[in-house]
Amino acid sequence: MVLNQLEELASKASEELGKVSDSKELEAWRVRFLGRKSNLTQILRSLASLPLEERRAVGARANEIKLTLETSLEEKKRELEEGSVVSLGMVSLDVTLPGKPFNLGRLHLTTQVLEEVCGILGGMGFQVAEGPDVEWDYYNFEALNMPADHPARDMFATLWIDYEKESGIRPMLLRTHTSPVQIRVMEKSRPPIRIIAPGRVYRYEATDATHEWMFHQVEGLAVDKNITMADLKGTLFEFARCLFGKDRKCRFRCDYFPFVEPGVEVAIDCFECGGTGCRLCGNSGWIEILGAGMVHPDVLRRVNIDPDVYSGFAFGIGVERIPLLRYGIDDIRLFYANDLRFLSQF
Ligand code: 2NL
Repeated sequence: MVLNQLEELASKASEELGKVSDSKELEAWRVRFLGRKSNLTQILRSLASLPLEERRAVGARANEIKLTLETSLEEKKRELEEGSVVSLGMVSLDVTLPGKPFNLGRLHLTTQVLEEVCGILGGMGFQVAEGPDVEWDYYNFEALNMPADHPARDMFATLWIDYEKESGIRPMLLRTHTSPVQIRVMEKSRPPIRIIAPGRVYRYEATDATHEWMFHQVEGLAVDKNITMADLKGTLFEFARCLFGKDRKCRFRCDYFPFVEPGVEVAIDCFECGGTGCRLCGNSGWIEILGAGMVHPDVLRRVNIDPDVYSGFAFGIGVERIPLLRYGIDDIRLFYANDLRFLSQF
């Protein structure tokens, strides 16, 4: 009789425990099935009044059930504290296990600056043009006013591609600037032209803190009727201020590049010391940031653009130089050493 009551109680308790979903409900369950006023406790208390035979049987079973319920209670409590153990069919997934750290990748510093530079110039109406890294001697030198044996070729220490002299193949090289991309565009299209050519360039150079054999350049070119030095100055002045701050001053001085006439070198007043002189600007107050000029008439003529009708300006900027200056990085070799301790700072 009492035993039946016990079995009913036990199955009711475990059924009810299955429905418990938070600690408040669990406490109510505990009070109901294990509390001082619970049926189980009352049965245990009244054992003494039972006949000896029944007392043994009932006592044993009641204690057994009590223990089972207490164990279930603890289990349920732990389950609730640990959060959710989600069951997905046969597989149970413990969503409370610590996760694996998720390392975000990032763009290489060079890519970030390339995108920034192209973003500024793109906003002014320049379109991106691309070309091969392995170039013909013609596009890298000849079309840019540097025929074979021209002394100005020495300005661009060149990595040549090996080839059989007798094969009839024209000499090839790793482009030393991205100007050949612009020559290719001028060959194929007519003014007005406004393009930028970003990309890798190569030099036959021993590497040190300030030299790499591979680096990046963005060159720009505008060809149209009535393009003047004033357009070049206005464009580069605005570009420098977008890149290095709106209060920058610009200095244009004469320089020589075989493919422009006149050629200029552009400097900004030092953003570190404001022009008074410091380590960054080599105590001069000025920092050279790019080279530029009016496209040489012979360069235009060679791509069938009449220099008596059209004129153009061009410029070239070294990409790595920008973050080198901006962050005071003292060794260009850090860019391509693939050391994440360096790269992940940007
Ligand atoms: C520098 C100087 C320069 C150019 C690049 C150019 C391209 C064509 C025609 C004429 Cl297709 N000029 N590019 C002109 C002047 C300077 O770069 O020191 N860059 C880092």
